[in-house]
Amino acid sequence: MRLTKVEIRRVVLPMVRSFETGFGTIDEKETIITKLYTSDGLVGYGESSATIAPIYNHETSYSCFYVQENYIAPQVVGKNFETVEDFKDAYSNIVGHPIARTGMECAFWHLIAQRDNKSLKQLFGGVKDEIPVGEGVGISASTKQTLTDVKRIVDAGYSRVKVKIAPGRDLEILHAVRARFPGIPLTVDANGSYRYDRDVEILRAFDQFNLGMLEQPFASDDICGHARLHRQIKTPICLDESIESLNDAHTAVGLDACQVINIKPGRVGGMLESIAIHDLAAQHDISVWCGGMGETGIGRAFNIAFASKANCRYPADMSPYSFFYKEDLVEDSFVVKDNGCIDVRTTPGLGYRVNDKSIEALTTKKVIVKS
Ligand code: OSB
Ligand code: MG
Repeated sequence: MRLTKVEIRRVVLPMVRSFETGFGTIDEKETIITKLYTSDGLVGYGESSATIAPIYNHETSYSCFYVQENYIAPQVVGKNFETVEDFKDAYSNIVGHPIARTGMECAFWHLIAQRDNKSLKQLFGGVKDEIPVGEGVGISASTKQTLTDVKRIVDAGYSRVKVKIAPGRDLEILHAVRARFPGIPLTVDANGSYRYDRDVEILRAFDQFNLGMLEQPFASDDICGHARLHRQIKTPICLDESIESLNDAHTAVGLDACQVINIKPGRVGGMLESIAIHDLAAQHDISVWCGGMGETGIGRAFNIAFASKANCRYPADMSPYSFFYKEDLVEDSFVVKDNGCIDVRTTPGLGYRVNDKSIEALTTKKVIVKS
C-alpha cells in the first residue's frame, strides 16, 4: 500500500466530569486523530490519547502532534508498506513517544484490516465474543462521594470497580467501601503515588480488603520496589506505568515484580508491542488486561479487539464515552450490556463508523503531510 498523505488533527473533547488520580486531575481533553491515505483510496484512522499535560507519562497531546508531524509522517509518506512490521521500521529511529507512535500504527492496522477484509479481532488473534469491563472511581473530596460513585458503578452492572487511591486517601475509603459493598470485585490504582521507603506498612494493610489487585503503587521507574513489595503482601501487584515496552515486561518477569500487567496499547507504543507483552506474560503465568487512557470510540476499537485475546483475564478499563465526554467520534459507540460486557465486533475494518462530522466540528488544528 502506497501512502499518499498523512492527516493529523487535534480534536478537543468537552468533558462531562473531571477525574482525579494519583498523578493529578484530568479535566480537559484533547486527542490526536491520525488519518493515513493510500493511493488505492483507503483511509485508515488511529488515535493518540495522551493527557494535555505530561502528568501520566512524558507525553502530551501537543507532543504527539509534533512528533507525528515532524518525525513520523515525513518518514512514511510517499512510501510503500505491506506489513505493520515494515511500517513501524520506517520510524524506528524515534526514541520514546509511545502514544504518538500508537496513533500512527493503529491507522496502519486499520488500512490492513480494510485491504484484507478482516476485523481487528482477527488481525490481533482475539478469541472472545465479549469482554468484561470495569469502571474507575476517581479520588474524590469525601468518602461519601466515593461511596455514591461506587454504588452507581455497581448498579450499572460493571464486572468490577477500581478505586483510585493516593497516600492519605486510602484506608478510610477502603474501609468504607468494603463495609458497604463486602462482596464486589474491587481493585485499587495508586498511579505511582506511594514510595517504598515510606509507605510499605500502609500497603501491607491493604491485604485485609480482599482486593483483586493493587495497581502501580510506586513510581514507574521503580520496578525493584514493586518486586520487594510483592514478597511482602498477599494482594496481587499489577504494573501499569512501569511497563513501557516488551523489555520492561522482561525486567518485571526477571525480578518477579508483579502477578498482573495492565497493558495500555498507547503506553507501550502500539498493538504489536501489546501483543508481544501479552504473549510473554502468558509464558510466565502472568495475566494481563487492557487499560484505557480515555480514548474515543476510535482508539477503543483497537483496545477492545486486543482485550479479546486469551491471556487478557481481567475486566478492561473501558468506560463508555459518556462517562468522560459529551460526544464520541464514532456513530455506533459500544454499549456495556447488563452482564457487564461489551460485544467484540467482527465486522471487517474498524468495526465502527467514524463520525467525520464530529471530528471536523471538534478539530482545532489540522496538518497534512504529503510526499
Ligand atoms: O490512570 O488509567 C489511568 C486516563 C488517562 C491517563 C491515565 C489513566 C486514565 C484513565 C482512563 O483512568 C480510564 C478509561 O480509559 O476508561
Ligand atoms: Mg493504572
